[in-house]
Amino acid sequence: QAKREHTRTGMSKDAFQRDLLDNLFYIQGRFREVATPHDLYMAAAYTTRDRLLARWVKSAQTFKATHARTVCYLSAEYLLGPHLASNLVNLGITETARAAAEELGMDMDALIEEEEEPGLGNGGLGRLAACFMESLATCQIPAIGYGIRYEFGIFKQAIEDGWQVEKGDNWLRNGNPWEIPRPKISFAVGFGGHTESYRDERSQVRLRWQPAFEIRGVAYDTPILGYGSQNVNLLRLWKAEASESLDLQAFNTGDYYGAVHAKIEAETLSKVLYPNDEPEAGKELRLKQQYFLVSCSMQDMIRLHLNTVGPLEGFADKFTVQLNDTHPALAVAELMRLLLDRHAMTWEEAWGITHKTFCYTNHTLLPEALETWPVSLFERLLPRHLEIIYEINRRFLDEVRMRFLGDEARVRRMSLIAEGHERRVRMAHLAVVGSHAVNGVAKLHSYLVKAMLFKDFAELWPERFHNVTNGVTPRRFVVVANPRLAKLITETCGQDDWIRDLEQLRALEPHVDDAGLQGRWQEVKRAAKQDLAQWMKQATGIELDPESMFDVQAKRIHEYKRQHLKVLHIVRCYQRIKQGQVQGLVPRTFIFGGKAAPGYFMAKLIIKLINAVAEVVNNDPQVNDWIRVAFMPDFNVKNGQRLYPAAELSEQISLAGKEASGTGNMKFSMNGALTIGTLDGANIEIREAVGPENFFLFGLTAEEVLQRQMTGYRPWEYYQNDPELKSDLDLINSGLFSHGDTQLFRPLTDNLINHDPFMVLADYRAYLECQEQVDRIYRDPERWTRMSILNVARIGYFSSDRAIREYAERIWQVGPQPVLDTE
Ligand code: 26Q
Repeated sequence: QAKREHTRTGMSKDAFQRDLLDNLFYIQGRFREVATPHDLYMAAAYTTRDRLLARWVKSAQTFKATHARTVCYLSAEYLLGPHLASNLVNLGITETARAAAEELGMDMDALIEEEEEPGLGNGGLGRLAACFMESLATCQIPAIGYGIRYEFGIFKQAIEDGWQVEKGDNWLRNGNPWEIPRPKISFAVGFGGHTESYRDERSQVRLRWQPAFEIRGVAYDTPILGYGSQNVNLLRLWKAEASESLDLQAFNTGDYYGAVHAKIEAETLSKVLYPNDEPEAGKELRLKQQYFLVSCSMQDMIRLHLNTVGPLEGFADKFTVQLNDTHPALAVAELMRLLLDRHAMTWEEAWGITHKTFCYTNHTLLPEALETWPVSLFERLLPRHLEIIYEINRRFLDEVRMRFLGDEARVRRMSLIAEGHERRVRMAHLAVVGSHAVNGVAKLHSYLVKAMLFKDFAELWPERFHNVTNGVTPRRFVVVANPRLAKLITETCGQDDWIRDLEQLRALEPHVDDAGLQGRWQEVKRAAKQDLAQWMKQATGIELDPESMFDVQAKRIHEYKRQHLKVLHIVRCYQRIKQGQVQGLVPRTFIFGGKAAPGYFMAKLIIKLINAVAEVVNNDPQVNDWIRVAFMPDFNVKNGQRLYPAAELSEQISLAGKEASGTGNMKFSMNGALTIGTLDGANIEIREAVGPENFFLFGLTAEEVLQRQMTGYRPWEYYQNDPELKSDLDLINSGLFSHGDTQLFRPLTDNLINHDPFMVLADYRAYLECQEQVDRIYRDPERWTRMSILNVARIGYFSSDRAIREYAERIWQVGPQPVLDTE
């Protein structure tokens, strides 16, 4: 009989096994013989959660007792990925749980497969928030992540007839064992109405907001565990519900239908994640979502402060709030409102606190991706916030005028309000003015943020601007995704400390020429390629050849990321093979993954083009021994974990100056892929870290891009002067890939030839030449493997632990608060 080790939280195999069966019975109401794989997954999830909660309680007690300074991460998106496997790794019980399950005749990998991931984000920004939450706990920094509990996350992508089709992501359908509802932690959020002045008890004239209606936000908490630490942090997501007062009113007036309708209306607020990674004009519901997130979160922080510390003067010492892009920038105005209107502070007191509280991370330079909202919408939805923003702006512009006498052009450029045909609030300006630290997400990006995007602000407040290069968590993206590689690294290094201190991967470097290691390294990659081939076969019917080079581009589909440049390369390979020019060519499998925003026509056409080329290439026996093309449907965190380990070549080919950082580049490299890339985003730093000789570089620099744009870029000259380029584009228009339809891809090719805003044609030739270099080196497996090992050995800097330590020291001024492993 198992020793009755702490009921529900014992860490031994026997305890895990006993609790698994208990949970299967008491939570799922099932017993072993009739349990479905999903029942078993749920039981395993609850058994794991019980062990998390034991630690969570200790963390909460520690933070309360020590009055720890707390980081509040505010993000409209968290792209978490499946919890089970990663929580087992971070609890250090992967093998224990596996053995416990096995004895019961269950396959842990099959249970892990059952989990449907919470896709509460679009891409890089949401995934970064998830990596940061995990690293905050690993680095023992007390933190709360605040977000929205979308009922529908990012759509599921199906491919039908080569086109993207969106399917709803009803991820809560079967219940969510990882969250704990907190019905008592809930706040009212107002909308609309008007502001009015009144006299307070000291006869002071004050302002207050009388909203037209209110919605309630209810907290749902998910514990986030660190690796190799006892610390557990909190991800608190808000769900929108109808407020009781509104219910009552409507029922009392006998308007039953109206009351129910209002309830449904209120709940639409957190119903669905906007699937665009750019703002869309005038989407009122999106602004409501942002304010809902911000208001619940700031009210919660104030509640916590009053409960633990007391009066709010010290608010900025207790909390530091990181704004993940401008999506939560309204928090600046909301905190001002709460301090002014609810807590009766003066403007100077409130502003002092607000400004000390916030920090802002910018994730884009693209002008179309910068958020602005019509003043008219603010007037209607958030009249009090508009007044506050006007007052912030008035005082701010006074400061600008003092510093730069007579420079009214500068004042107009810097204003929080863009004047024009329609006046708009500039959210990025609100975020910069309301924060004491602003950062970009890679060196080049942070430089461009200072030199271009916020040049005027950097002249006024140079000390405010920082760089923190992004990172990713090696727990999920190596240990969970690629256990074979993790094992090989641990054996080679003689210990597994690298998992919490990624710089220790350098211990691989002395072994780089070891033939034994090289052989095992190749075997690990080979096995991952086989796994992916097997998955791809059952998911798409496409057969991949694990003998060929796996060349992968996986990320959101965007013109600036230039998936169509990759397609031109494939078309060139196709034509060369057809013409018998195969000398030096290496067999390759081109794999794409990524979602297009549902309203982004050009991105959807690129998906269709990839699949159209795939159909021709894969079915032509003259060609398909050399190259094949596969589009992995529904690229998400779970599917990414299948892709990164199998990739040999990582495509990071955005136009220089456009990709703020990229984080997929880091995930691929950590798994031993070599990168072909431009001098963009974090590629530049990855290349420096792994050594330029271990990186395939091509393309214009950001500076050259700017120069070309100034002197006039004429893509048709490339089309006219490069016969291979012309013939590739012409082949796409010939109808060969579109069952004779010569018009289908016209919007794409016409755009390239006549406008080409992302300079695909300018970089085409350099890209092809660089790909020939890739082939040359791939033909020397020993050399390739050596480069692959060096990539991994030198990638330690790109751990999100390092990024979090930089934020902690340079931006947040917080230190670790270890939670002790006490009884
Ligand atoms: C804004 C307003 C209205 C609707 C949607 C949005 C919106 C939503 C998502 C705007 C942008 C996003 C996502 C942006 C994003 O993922 N940016 C990426 O952030 C990564 C992490 O820093 C970087 O690595 C990438 O370079 C950057 O593109």
